[in-house]
Amino acid sequence: MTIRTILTVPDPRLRQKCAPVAEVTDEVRALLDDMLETMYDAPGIGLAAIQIGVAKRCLVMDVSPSTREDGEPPQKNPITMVNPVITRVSEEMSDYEEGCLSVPEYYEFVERPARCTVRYLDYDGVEQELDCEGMLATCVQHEIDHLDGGLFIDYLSRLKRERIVRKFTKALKQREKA
Ligand code: GNR
Ligand code: NI
Repeated sequence: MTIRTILTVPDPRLRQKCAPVAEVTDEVRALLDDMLETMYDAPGIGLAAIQIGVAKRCLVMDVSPSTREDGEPPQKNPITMVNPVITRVSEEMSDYEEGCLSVPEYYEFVERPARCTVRYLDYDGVEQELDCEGMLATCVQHEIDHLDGGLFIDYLSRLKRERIVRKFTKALKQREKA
């Protein structure tokens, strides 16, 4: 397993539409393993393949608490999804403060359906359906947006979005000069 580099805005690859996976092979499982390792290392609660430069419809998540009050090692709950599709969303919406490993250190509230159902292929290539609520519902919608080139900043006003992208573009140019 390998910790991979996470792409950040304004990298144009983050705006790509990702291709469906034909079959969950060992190669796809190796990608999912790398994604999990990269996500835990970051640390983050989710990661889409395009964030490490792979334009495939794969995502990983773990929304379980990362620390425990009694100091015991926390339980890991990795979820991997291949070709995920949202099949149902609730009318009820919820507002969560979101962040993104591809837009580091920026947080803003986004409103999304409070619950959703997702159909996908699991690590073994078996079709599954999962009802999501709370943080998991927000996270899976955030990750599926990535598969179509979407970012959570797309839900903000144009002014806010352009301000963020400009800041990251400036920082990138500074780094390139150095
Ligand atoms: O680590 C992450 N935290 C997070 C918090 C609120 C809503 C969504 C997320 S996903 C994010 C990791 C990431 O960028 N996934 O694409
Ligand atoms: Ni993200």
